[in-house]
Amino acid sequence: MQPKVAIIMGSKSDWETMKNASDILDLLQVPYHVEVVSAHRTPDKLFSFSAAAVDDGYQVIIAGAGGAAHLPGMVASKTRLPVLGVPVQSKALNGMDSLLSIVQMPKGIAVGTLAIGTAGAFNAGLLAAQILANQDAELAARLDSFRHEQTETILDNPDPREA
Ligand code: RP5
Repeated sequence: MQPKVAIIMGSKSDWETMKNASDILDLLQVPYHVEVVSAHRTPDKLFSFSAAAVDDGYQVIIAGAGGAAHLPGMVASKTRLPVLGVPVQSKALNGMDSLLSIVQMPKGIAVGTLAIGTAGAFNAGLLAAQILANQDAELAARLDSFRHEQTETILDNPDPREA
């Protein structure tokens, strides 16, 4: 089945962060495609990937990048699909550079920006699933179960001294 979610990232070094998006999509049984697409090192690939994304059957694109993180904004400029941007935590500036590069989109081209690092990547996967669940009742039910189990896990063990 053609995946409706693409997870792209600027470098293989981003995978450690971005695999958190794939983890939650795996849990929710949402198929996805994963690929390195760099705004700076493979600009022509960035254009061709983004321009073909609708025809390729994608409905949501998750784009992670670090440092001068132009990938999500540039992808968004070439497709009308929703783009979820994940600021990868950089070594030099702890991801503040990534965050500001992604979040400060000029008016007219939208990128949904998530938190810096692993939580942002996980939530990007979660949000992608939530978007698809609007048209997929079985996925919506799996999302409801995920949330219910998350809540129950906390309520069942409220003592912070216990693991
Ligand atoms: C960005 O530069 C990538 O998204 C990555 O976060 C960062 C560093 O890339 P590498 O030098 O590790 O390949 O384009």
